[in-house]
Amino acid sequence: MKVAMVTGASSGFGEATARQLIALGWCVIGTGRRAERLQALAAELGEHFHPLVFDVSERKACEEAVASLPPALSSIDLLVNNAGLALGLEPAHEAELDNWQRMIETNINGLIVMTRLISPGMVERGSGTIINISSVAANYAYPGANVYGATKAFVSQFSLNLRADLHGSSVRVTSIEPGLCKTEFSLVRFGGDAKAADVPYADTEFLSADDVASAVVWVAEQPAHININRLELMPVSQSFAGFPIHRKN
Ligand code: NDP
Ligand code: 8X3
Repeated sequence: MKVAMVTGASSGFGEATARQLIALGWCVIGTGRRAERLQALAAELGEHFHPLVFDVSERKACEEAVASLPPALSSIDLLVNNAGLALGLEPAHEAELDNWQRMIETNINGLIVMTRLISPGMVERGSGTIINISSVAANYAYPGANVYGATKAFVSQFSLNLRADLHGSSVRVTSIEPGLCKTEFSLVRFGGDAKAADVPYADTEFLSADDVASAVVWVAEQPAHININRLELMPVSQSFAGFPIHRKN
């Protein structure tokens, strides 16, 4: 049975990905900080879902969590680096430095630590897939995205650089770059303010967590000789802003 580790499986894309992978016969190690969420998923999804509770932003916790895996789960075929968050939408000169720090620690530090821990086994076995969840915010600027978008640009570029390093190893690397999708993402971004969190989704059609999970699963299930380098998806309702020009009058 193939083993996947999905970070951030306690909600959103990660949870949907865990569900889809299990339905296709994978065994999934689902990670997150909220133990009760992961336990509830384990109770629902059965023996093929293994909860692993730790904070990806704490290097020691990542190391201990990976070291705690039983032999049957320690050869990971698929790593989905999905855990991440945006905090705030203020312009850079008004943003909370603590929020910036937390985004960097989670979206960048967490992702590189998990990659560094899991990739050597893949290289040794000569097979494996790493899927990093980036964002359209990596590719296009928008007001208030400042550090969040920059962390995702890191994720996209790190994915390409990782692929360059893994050339010849048969290990695959993909950056998935989704646009507007309704999960708990916005609630987290706005500090639990449900009214503010609903604004991006008002009167429009957005991606579902299942849409993104389907992209993850599609990438993972490609024949072994195909590497999807990057995959950007948006709802049809979303596209690109022009360059705003500030006029003198
Ligand atoms: P959710 O808030 O629904 O899920 C985020 C997941 O990440 C949760 O399971 C959460 O688990 C986990 N997580 C966050 N911080 C940590 C941490 N420090 N340690 C461990 N786990 C953590 O949002 P999404 O599903 O939307 O987000 C998933 C990824 O997709 C993120 O990287 C996000 O940036 C990205 N993304 C989201 C888009 C969207 O519009 N929704 C679009 C493009 C990209 P817990 O709280 O239990 O720790
Ligand atoms: C999440 C999508 O557009 O809110 O990465 O930045 S967006």
